[in-house]
Amino acid sequence: MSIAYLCLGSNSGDSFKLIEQAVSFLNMLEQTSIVRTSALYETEPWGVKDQNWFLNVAIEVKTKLSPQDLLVKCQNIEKTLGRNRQNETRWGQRPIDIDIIFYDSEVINSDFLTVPHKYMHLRAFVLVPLLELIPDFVHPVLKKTVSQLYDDLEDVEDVCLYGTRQHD
Ligand code: A4P
Ligand code: MG
Repeated sequence: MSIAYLCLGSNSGDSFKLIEQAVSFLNMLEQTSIVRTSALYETEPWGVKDQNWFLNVAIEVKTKLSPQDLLVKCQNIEKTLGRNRQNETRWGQRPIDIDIIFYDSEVINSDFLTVPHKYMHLRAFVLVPLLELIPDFVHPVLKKTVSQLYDDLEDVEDVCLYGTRQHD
């Protein structure tokens, strides 16, 4: 049994419902179960600024699937929920995105999969939800804890608990 951390994100369509549906599909995956989830956050777009805010959540799963099989299952859930990568630009708007952030302390660098996720340490929308779950977990490459990575962030996009965002 392995422990993996996923980050779910959505900024087009009914994001609340899409996240909810993605979570229930994850719960139905064979050989996988959800252990804990973070709170839900409204987050300022990272990377490409000129797009809707996102909803993000981090999820801890227990799984017997390999990292590669877990990725394929996550991509199938994305497809089921209407994601079509052909319509997308890098870091642009998407109905649902499921990224594998950590898989135990494994380090994977293939064409298909990079774990830990290659931008996770630069993203408050990943680190803030993860802080709730595993503040002391050590990034196996950077050798820093999640809370150290958060403290090291230079550009911090806004991350608000769902429902607490001040609209201007
Ligand atoms: N892939 C590789 N590693 C992983 C992993 N650890 N988890 C796959 C999941 N998928 C992984 O990656 C292309 C292929 O590698 C995909 O099939 C991917 O699923 P790429 O070409 O390196 O693409 P990318 O650079 O990761 O860009 P992508 O997928 O467009 O965007 P991201 O990185 O997922 O970010 N702002 C906020 N506030 N909240 C968000 O959720 N999301 C994004 C999208 C941008 N800004 C955001 C948010
Ligand atoms: Mg992705």
